[in-house]
Amino acid sequence: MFSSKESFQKSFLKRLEMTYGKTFRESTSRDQYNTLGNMVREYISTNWIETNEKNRSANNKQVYYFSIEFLLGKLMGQNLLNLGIRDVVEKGLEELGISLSDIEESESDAGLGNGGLGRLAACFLDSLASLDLPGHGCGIRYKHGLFDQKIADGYQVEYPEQWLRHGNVWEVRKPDQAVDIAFWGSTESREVDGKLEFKHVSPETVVAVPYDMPMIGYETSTVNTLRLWSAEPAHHPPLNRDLLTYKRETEAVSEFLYPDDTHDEGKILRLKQQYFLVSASLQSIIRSFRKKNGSLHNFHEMVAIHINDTHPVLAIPELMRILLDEERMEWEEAWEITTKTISYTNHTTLSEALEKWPIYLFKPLLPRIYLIVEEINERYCKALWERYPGDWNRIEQMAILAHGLVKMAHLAIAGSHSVNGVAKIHSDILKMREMKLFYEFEPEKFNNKTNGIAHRRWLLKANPELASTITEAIGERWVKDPEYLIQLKRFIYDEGMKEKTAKIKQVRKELLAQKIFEQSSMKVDPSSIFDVQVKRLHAYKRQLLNVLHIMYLYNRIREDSNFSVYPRTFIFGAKASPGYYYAKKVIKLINSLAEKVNSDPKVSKMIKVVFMENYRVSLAESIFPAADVSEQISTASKEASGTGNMKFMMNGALTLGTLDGANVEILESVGPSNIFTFGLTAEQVLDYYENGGYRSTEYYHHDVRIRQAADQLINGFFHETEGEFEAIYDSLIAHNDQYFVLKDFSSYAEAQERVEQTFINRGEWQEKSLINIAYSGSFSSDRTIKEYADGIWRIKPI
Ligand code: B1H
Repeated sequence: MFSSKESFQKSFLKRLEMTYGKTFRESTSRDQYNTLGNMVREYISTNWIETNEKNRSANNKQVYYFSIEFLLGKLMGQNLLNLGIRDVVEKGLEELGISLSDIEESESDAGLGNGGLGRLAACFLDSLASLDLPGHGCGIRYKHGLFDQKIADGYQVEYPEQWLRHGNVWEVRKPDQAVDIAFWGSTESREVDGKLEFKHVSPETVVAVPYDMPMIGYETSTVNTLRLWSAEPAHHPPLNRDLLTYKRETEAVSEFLYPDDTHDEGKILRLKQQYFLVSASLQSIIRSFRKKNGSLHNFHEMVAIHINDTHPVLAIPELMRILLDEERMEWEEAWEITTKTISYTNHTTLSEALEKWPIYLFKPLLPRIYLIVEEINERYCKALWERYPGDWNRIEQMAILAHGLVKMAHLAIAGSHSVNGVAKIHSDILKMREMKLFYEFEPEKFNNKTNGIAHRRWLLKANPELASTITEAIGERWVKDPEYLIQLKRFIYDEGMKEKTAKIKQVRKELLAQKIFEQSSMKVDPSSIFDVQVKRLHAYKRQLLNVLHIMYLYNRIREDSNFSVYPRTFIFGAKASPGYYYAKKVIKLINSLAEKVNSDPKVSKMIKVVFMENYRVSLAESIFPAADVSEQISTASKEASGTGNMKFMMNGALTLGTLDGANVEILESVGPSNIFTFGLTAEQVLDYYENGGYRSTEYYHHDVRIRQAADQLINGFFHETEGEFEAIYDSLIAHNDQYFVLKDFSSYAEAQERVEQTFINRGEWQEKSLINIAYSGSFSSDRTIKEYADGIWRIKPI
């Protein structure tokens, strides 16, 4: 059906008419989208079945990636590209007068994630399938993904996201594979042959129904599975319960994605979601494992389970429960299988993101799981006692249960064979500081796996013009083997190449300028420097540093008629967690500043400020290719890795960044002359936290640029309601600037001047840009996934 343009057109039209009972002329672009999606799904169905068959029959170990978030974005374009049928489809549709990009546009983003953590999971699925590795995702089919953001009067307003409103062509509901998840109730035990047996009595059941989505590899027959679970009420609802309440409460489990990035939301519903995900996934993995193997004694040799942060950490006690209560194994054997099966990635050292559940919430909701956690804790503390006799203090700090709390990270470390951070510096901080005691106890568990991104989405698909220019120069090998991009180094001084890539960037900037105009009727100059900061809004990411610097430029331009800067467009995109007061104020501040800057004739000739609404995967795909400058300015030690930094680099933007997360490795790759670094080092920041010695008011008093901008937050400069930005001002002054914004200001401003000087020298900039692209291959998630596959999961290609 995709073998030629003609055969595609024929099947497409026939199917469109059959499905919708309309003629082609009457069909909407959504009808056309669904028709195409169904064709693609049918086209890959043989490969999907075959991949599953191979996995079942061959004795090949499988990995399951457990994640509370999968930020997939749109799938049509990538699927067509991976299947190698994009051109046929595009041309076939074109002749019918339909543009493929319109059809792609009509797809909703699958926004089942907050930011980097969820997007990483999606990139990993792309790489797993493209490398023919037997790896599958397990997640939750949230009815509503991350909220849609609108900006009203400069403020963020949230709307429920509705990605399923028009259905989802990529999913297949599998009601026959549903499993029951037990909450509440109590446990009973009795002794059988000298052994305690546990029973979970009168639980409340939620039914988990799987929806499978194909994860299609690039130019390969491998089609892996992302299994998303949806919560439904049981057919026989509990007696003595109001039916409607029961229905509402069960469905609530998979209703919403929690919109908190790196912030712990201690709500019972969230804990329910976490157990729902792991219990459903484990039950289904074990059901098919039993069918094939009978017993579970070699489970860990055939199955690897990876937990993406601590959110799915209940996989550890849940697997123990199945092995102990259903399989009747001895504790020791069950524990060995569990720890050998499970591996864990930490994604942040921010203390506010460390999950700790009060026992009084945990125990009644998951009574049997709690008993198992208690025993894991007891045995763990005993082992610690044997190793550190008498060192109560250490044992207390490392315990899984302490001070009325279940410490999820401690459970994750104790119950898995591998613990990794997501960039070198982050893994070092885990070993040397955050998880020091655990590292001393079991150093062999700890390792690093620097994050990566799906280069086939973020370069091949998002920037097709750049991709084909690269292919023309070095051949297409880089698509399957991204480190081959290094061959571009031969073209750094090639004038033709420099010109071509500069032209491509220019075109993408013009397209983005158009989008900005459509969104906000604002005209930006595509020949200005596009200086971009897109990521979640968080104090540690320091959008405020960027803002204060723009305020300084504004003041300087207004006051000093000899002062001028090269034209620049500062572009922001960010969602704030709805309950995060400070973050929402920063969004308002960016918009108030945009208003000030853009409406001032003298200033707006040189600089403009744009806040792009509703930042999400599909918008990101039009932003990265259009960026000149990549703002990666988190307080050193705070950003575990960052992955936007890699997407910018791969699209030829130059990084302006602190020595934080993967910026450090970007610096190591491209060398100091091809990146703009500034600010405190992680070491210095951590020393300040430990020993004190920073006083933000000194910087306020001694730097007029800072004082003027800071004062403008509270002196009516913005003409906003009184006190509008007081919290931001207070964060800097009264609360002593926990993220060193003022401390790093001057070094940031200098780095910005270096950016400008370099940009003015167009040829030099273009060379640096090419160097960044050339070295970006090692930041592909193909590299990352190979490291996980070899070093942690021990899995081999199908
Ligand atoms: C990252 C999170 C996160 N780290 C809690 N931690 C969440 C924590 O809903 N929650 O409760 C959601 C997300 N996300 C990010 O992970 C890091 O900040 C980035 O630096 C990193 O690149 C990314 C992927 O490793």
